[in-house]
Amino acid sequence: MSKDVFKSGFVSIVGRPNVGKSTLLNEVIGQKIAIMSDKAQTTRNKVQGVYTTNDSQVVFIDTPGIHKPKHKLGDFMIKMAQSSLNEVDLILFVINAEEGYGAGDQYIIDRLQNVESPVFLVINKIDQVHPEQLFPMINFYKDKYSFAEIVPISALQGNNVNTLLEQVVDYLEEGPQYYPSDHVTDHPERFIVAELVREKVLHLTREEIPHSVTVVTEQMIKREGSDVIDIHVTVVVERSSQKGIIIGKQGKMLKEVGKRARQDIEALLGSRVFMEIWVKVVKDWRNKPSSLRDYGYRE
Ligand code: GDP
Ligand code: K
Ligand code: MG
Repeated sequence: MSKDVFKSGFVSIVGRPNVGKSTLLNEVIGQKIAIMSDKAQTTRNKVQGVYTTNDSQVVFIDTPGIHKPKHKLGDFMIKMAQSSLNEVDLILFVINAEEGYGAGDQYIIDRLQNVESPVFLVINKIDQVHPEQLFPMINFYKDKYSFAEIVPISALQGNNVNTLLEQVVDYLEEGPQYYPSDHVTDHPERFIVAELVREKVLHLTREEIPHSVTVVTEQMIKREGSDVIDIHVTVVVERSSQKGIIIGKQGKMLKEVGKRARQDIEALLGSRVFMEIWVKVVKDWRNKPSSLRDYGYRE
């Protein structure tokens, strides 16, 4: 391969919830642009991460997990994930080395049948299993689909992620540099700020709360004559009981959410942040097309 050929393309990351898609994207980009948690359906929008070297550029799309829809938000997430399969140059199908084959994997493999682009099987979380466990898994998956490559990695520890990147670039064709080299994501900072707050809520709450929450950044303004950025965000929940849980006893929970989010946001923005968080009840927001639009879940 001659050095003066510049290669580029779009790569979609698909897989069941919690297999580590967002973790992989963050590891590749070297920055926290997609939130991660152990709750399913953490990622709700297409998130793009751009990886650029001297002779290549890969635009990654971290899709919401593919699964059967239960409500309108679910419907929306699945449309995003499926439409992206046919628009990309390569697909990374990520599985969790710790988990057996399930209906969720079959559902995705069914959806890959009509895809013409190469599909890699990425076996993630290999830090959790004995290497010998990988061989039967690889053989099993080889029978299920004709994968272009099978690559075991640990997204969390960064093991083999560089090899994966090299292989991805190998499969891409000559193409333009779509984005400037310092461009790492298409998402506006406001969106990432809201996502980081939502991530903290997911980490600190249990049961019905995680799926009932959405977060909007209302305001993000640099304070005049100082390096402080004033940020106002609203946490939207479906019921007043949930509002109570998120605020917590004497505001303790909300304070903790704010403290943790502020640390990440300061790292992201490289400046000091003063943050105000409001909690608002919007009954049944997940089933209202107008509120879905307001909260950024657009097609
Ligand atoms: P997604 O739903 O597929 O985007 O999954 P996330 O990236 O949100 O990760 C789900 C959980 O798996 C998080 O708790 C991650 O820390 C964890 N995780 C991701 N990759 C790895 C890995 O390589 N090893 C281990 N042990 N955990 C991982
Ligand atoms: K997740
Ligand atoms: Mg995710």
